[in-house]
Amino acid sequence: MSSLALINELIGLPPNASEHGYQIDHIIEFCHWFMGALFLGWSVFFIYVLLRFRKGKHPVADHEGVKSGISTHLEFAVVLIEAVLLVGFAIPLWAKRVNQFPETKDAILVHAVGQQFNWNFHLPGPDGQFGRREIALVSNSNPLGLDPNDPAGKDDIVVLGELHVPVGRPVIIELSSKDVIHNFALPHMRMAQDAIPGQIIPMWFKPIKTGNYEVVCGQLCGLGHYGMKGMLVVDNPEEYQAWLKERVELSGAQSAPAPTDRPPGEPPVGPTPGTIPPPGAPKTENPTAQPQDKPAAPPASPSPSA
Ligand SMILES: [Cu+2]
Repeated sequence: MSSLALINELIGLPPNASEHGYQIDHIIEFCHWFMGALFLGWSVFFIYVLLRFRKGKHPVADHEGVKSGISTHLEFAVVLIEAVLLVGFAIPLWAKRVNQFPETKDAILVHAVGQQFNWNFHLPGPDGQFGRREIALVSNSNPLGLDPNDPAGKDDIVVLGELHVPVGRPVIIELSSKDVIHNFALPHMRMAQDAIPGQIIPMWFKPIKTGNYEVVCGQLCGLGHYGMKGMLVVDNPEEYQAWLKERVELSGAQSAPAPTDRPPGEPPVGPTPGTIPPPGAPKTENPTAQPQDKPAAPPASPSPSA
């Protein structure tokens, strides 16, 4: 880390643990130095003006004002730098996050469902298919409302609060909420995305360092908001497989034969993320999944009337 980047540490940014995070860090870093320079410049100018135009020296106001064009040029330079930051860096970076999802064949696909005041994670299990969820079926023992009659949901894994992902592979999280608007924020991954009832919103990142990272709720969502935390555990591949196996065993499912192009125990490729139609719309067929006439993951969130 260069000494210029110390400003990120100074403002309390935790160390980055995702592949794209350093780009965001550079922008944050540059913005802070730029704002620092502006602050310094304006402060000096302010003090200069206070002294230069003090009442003792100028008892009568001058109604003509400044004649030189320097201030105009300075203002223009500031606008130009800000425009370059926004159009040249921030927007392309954001567009890459929301438009360029990774190939599904290598990605881990997880559903995250916010509720007051916890994060639920839903994994498809060995068959690679997310079971149907129905808000009317939600209970204390079935926090996501998984349909017990849906065969695709029999092997599904539901975990509360703690999600494991393998290091070095893209993770796609499809977000939704059971009640109010939450925000799935991963400060170490430089990611945050609102979870909105009635919508499924995908987000993705690629963890590059193993470790335990906090998941926090980034929207004030009620009295218990402060305690709405979870844990993202980035494992090495073996630990991840062991965790998956353990979760499959805990949920009492029979392991289906694993597809050859994925590590053992891992679900096959799911639906293409980022192309999820709004709730109620017909789902696109997954070209690589086993031929079944069941549609892919259903909308998970309650309708406003529910
Ligand atoms: Cu929340």
